[in-house]
Amino acid sequence: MADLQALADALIKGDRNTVVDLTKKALAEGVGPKDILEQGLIAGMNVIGRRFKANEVYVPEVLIAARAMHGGMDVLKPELIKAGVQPVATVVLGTVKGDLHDIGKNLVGMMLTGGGLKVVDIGTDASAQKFIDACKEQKAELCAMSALLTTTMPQMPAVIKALKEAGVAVKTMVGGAPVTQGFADEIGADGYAPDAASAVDLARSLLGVA
Ligand code: B12
Repeated sequence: MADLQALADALIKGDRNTVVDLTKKALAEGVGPKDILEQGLIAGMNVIGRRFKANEVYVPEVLIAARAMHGGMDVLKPELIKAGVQPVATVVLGTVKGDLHDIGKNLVGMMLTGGGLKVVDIGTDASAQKFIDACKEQKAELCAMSALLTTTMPQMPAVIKALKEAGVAVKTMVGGAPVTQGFADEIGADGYAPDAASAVDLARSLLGVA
């Protein structure tokens, strides 16, 4: 009998091989891909998110859990497509122009993927035009920007302004070590989160999904 709790536990431990095996086993036993995703993979990633927020685990554990999550997702993806399971929304994520820091952005991307969102990562040093093009092409609902330098923070309001001018109706969220709620309010971003786990809660609340 498929044990989705064991799958979640293996993900929390970052045990990629077991995650892959248990995902295959659950599918072979006829468990629906959506249940495996939600009650196994996402459930495990949520625990990692909560522990990361509480400083009970750190960046390496999150990266290892995310690698295990990717292992399970690779097995599930074709089945999810066949079953017509759609991600709840699409997020375009990038580090703003002039900024090459991507560790925090990547963590945010992994946690958002773990939270059931489709993440389109446009990389680092991303210009306003690159954000606009990606949001349009992907029909994104959310545009997420990361900045680690005080000198690149001003790119965030520039992207928000450019999105508005281009008539791209997306919610915007910002983050990165020097970014604060006050700054987000000042530049008219729809949301700010201090870490990757909170970014998932923020994204879901901005998108109005439970
Ligand atoms: C690693 C690092 C580098 C690496 C980056 C490698 C990489 N692939 O990312 C390298 C060596 C390339 C680098 C280069 C530089 N760096 Co540097 N770097 C760092 C360092 C040590 C760690 C950053 C990091 O990865 N933290 C870990 C992650 C997990 O945390 P995080 O990024 O904050 O992300 C979390 C949250 O902020 C949030 N988050 C992040 N993005 C987003 C986005 C959204 C939408 C949301 C909601 C949340 C969110 O969630 C994340 C996970 O919880 C910091 C110092 C520090 N301790 O922060 C300096 C630091 C950021 N760098 C600094 C500087 C000055 C530079 C350089 C200019 C140095 C130089 N003279 O060349 C260059 C700039 C290059 C460029 N153009 O970008 C300064 C910035 C000072 C400032 N206030 O502007 C810092 C603070 C170091 C310092 N004390 O001086 N750096």
